[in-house]
Amino acid sequence: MRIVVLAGGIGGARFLRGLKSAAPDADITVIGNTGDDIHLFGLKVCPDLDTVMYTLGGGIDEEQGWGRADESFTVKEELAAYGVGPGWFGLGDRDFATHIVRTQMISAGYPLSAVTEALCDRWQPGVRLLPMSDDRVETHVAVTLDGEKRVIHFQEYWVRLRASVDAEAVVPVGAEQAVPAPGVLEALAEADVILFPPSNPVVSVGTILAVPGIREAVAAAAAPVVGLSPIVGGAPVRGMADKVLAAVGVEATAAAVARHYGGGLLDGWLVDTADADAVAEVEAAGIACRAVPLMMTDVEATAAMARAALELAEAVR
Ligand code: FO1
Repeated sequence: MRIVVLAGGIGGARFLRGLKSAAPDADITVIGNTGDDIHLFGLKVCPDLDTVMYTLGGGIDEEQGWGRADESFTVKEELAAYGVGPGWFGLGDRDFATHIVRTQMISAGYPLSAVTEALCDRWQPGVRLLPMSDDRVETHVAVTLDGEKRVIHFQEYWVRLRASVDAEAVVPVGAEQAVPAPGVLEALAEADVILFPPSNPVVSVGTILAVPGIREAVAAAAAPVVGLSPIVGGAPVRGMADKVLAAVGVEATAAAVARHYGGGLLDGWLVDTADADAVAEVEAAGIACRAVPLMMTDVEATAAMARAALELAEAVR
């Protein structure tokens, strides 16, 4: 079975670990969000691609959900000693090697998709990891700081500000000019199932869908499209999805996110048992809906969610 997953960072990566356990014989292609990418110290950092690669490859810092396990920060400390910032983004020594290899290969002319394939040769994530595009897309957030309107990089909003101020707009800069990476449209066309994991619907799945051609390919795909709500009981399970949902005028509820994706895209939607009362509302939007436990407390719980998503896909096929 060919499964395609549009994945962001931590939530997407954790879901993929459960999906691999639930469907060990499936061919899984991950279309990874690159809107979180940031250029620091002359290096290209791809947080969501790295989180998927490290999580499935066994190198992730489990508690954080990002960065490497057994990390040290000597290079970061030395940079700070030179007064070279920013200091708010925690790049570890082991992680730096990934960004050095990536930047070196890009400087040599390799596209991001080829670089990602090369990095995955080491990590063997057990899925095919494709960036959504080889073109540069970087999400920026419009905010008001000290009475002044500013547009800042998503990572500054997310990590330095901890999303403590309202996001007035979320802009995937470069998305209009971006082209889907090689293999992305083909994977969607050939998929047996397409899944939207519990990733951020605005800055992760939303950014992937903002690359011209990808939303259309998902909508046109023969495969059933099933999503899992990242919102449980009116709040995001992790991260600050509610902040960016507000920026696009979407209420932080399981049903509102389903309607945000729309019946034109989604065939099925899983909500947590805490949101069982949302099932009728989602079904009224033309999207088949079931309430199952959606807390990814461990691989087995996540595998059960993945099985429920695959079962719903068969039910709507
Ligand atoms: N998230 C944080 O909350 N604090 C950090 O210092 C931080 C550093 C970091 C370094 C590399 C990397 O790949 C991810 C990192 N993240 C950090 C997570 C990152 O902001 C998020 O994983 C995604 O951008 C959102 O999914």
